[in-house]
Amino acid sequence: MSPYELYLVTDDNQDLDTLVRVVTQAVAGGVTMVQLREKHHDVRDFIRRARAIQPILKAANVPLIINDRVDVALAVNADGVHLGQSDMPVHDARYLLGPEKILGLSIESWQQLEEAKHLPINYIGLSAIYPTPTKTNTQYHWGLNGLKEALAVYDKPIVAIGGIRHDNLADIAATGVHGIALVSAISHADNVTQATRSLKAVIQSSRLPA
Ligand code: TZP
Ligand code: MG
Repeated sequence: MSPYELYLVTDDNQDLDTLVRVVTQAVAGGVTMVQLREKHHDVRDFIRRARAIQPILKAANVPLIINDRVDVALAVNADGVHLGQSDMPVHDARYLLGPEKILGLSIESWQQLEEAKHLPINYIGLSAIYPTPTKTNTQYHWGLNGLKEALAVYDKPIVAIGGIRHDNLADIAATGVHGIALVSAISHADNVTQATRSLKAVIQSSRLPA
């Protein structure tokens, strides 16, 4: 099983109590990795929120990945960082983080995918598979065929993100993609644990040989 299999990316609009509840319930439902994604909070809140969810993740052996900020990841000794194309350059992040931390990079074009082949990263996030109201400024939509082509040309793990929901999940999982990252399908579910379990079941059954 890939450690990226069911990858929760947190919703930055949720307050601290909601964040802790969602992470707790998502872990109970079987997420395999969690990225703390903060776009609205200052660095002090970012660190506070990371420390609030860290014990839950540690207890379950689920890696904590910090979005954008290498300094926050180092401050809390997170398991890794996920960078966008306009964040700190990957080589600098790798230098600061050392060889062991997980480093991921969002890829939004074929040219970026080509460049990523030579970067010291552990995985890429293929962004975005489909348009999504969660992030409205996505540059490119890979679709199912783009995802398949990317899998054919890129050697390291790929995490699919953007617009993936219960009803289109099976097709994505059937490509054999290493990981599936979700915000709203988990964070906005009425019953987060149940939703997570059921998403995981779809992923695992779609992977069975035909
Ligand atoms: N990066 C590309 S799309 C996206 C991010 C953070 C948001 C995905 O959210 P959802 O709700 O799973 O479509
Ligand atoms: Mg970013």
